[in-house]
Amino acid sequence: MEKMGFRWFGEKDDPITLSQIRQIPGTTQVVGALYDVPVGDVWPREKIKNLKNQVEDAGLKLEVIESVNIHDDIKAGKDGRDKYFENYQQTIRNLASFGIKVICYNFMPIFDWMRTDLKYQLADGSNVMRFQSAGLEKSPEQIIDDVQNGSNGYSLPGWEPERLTTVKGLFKEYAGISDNQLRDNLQYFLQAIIPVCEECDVKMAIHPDDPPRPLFGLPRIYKNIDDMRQIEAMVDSPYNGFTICTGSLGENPSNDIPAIIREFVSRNRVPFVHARNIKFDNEQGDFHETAHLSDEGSLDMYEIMKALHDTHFDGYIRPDHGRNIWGETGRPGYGLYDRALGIAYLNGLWEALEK
Ligand code: DNO
Ligand code: MN
Repeated sequence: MEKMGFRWFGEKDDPITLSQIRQIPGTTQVVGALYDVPVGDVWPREKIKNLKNQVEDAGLKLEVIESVNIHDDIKAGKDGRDKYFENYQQTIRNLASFGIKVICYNFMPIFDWMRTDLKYQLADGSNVMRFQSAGLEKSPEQIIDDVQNGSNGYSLPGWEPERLTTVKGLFKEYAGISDNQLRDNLQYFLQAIIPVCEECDVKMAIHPDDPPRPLFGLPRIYKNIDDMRQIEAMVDSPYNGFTICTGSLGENPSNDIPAIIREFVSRNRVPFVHARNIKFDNEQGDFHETAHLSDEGSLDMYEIMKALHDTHFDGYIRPDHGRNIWGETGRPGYGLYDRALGIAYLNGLWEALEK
């Protein structure tokens, strides 16, 4: 696949190097971000330029940013949100001037994603992230502590400690916000930024809620195909697009991922795909992450790739989380080896489909 990418957390914070990424066969893109700009601030041109140069010097391309996070004032619809729209618009312009084509973002209140165990051990001795509803009986503060303790000392994307220390205050901000209000807030945000995206040729790609079900009474608006149709209708433009994350959407057994792909890729709304597998532990939908291979999990990765192929998908794709294997002690879900194996497998499926 031409635009196969690998998520990279930057030279300060990622034990994986760009030269290692360069050696994964069939990988041309780095999916990157600036990690030292506070949420809501404009991303400075100089810093974007440095990142771009680093990636290009390593023989790779930087065309997808994951994520430019959305300030909670925008998500919670607070009065001061308009200044964050202006900042976001300026960030889009700055990114566009360095050739960025896609911005992945999410609209989840407070928690970017949720797991109850970051080091669940599989029978093969590897470690993966796991989600069990019983684990949610703990308080959000306890879960945050547990997640941080299990993170091997890495600051996990969306779980930055500075942000989560304010978690009680954040819960208050979302008290009483319904799904419909959160939808209105997303629409208001998209109406402000999509015209700038059209001008600059940068596509927005919203990431699904992970897991795609209500948590702690917080509103959730990208869980399934109906939610996607509503988001699509908010602003009628191919620049208002989706990240289809097969793992996140697949964490609800009633989501038919190939059908979702067929519908939205055909309508030119999918600039970015995250490919990964998960395995259900029980009827309640508890699950853990797995290697990408279909046989290892509950998702049929061949059918997923076939749906992309049949609809002539030509956007960006990356393996999502992988297992931590072969003695890796890095950031949970984002080791080198299993994501590289994932790329080899996805490219293998694709080659067979092409032939
Ligand atoms: C989960 C991961 C997430 C994702 C962010 C995007 O499936 O891909 O960490 O990167 O939610 O904003
Ligand atoms: Mn994902």
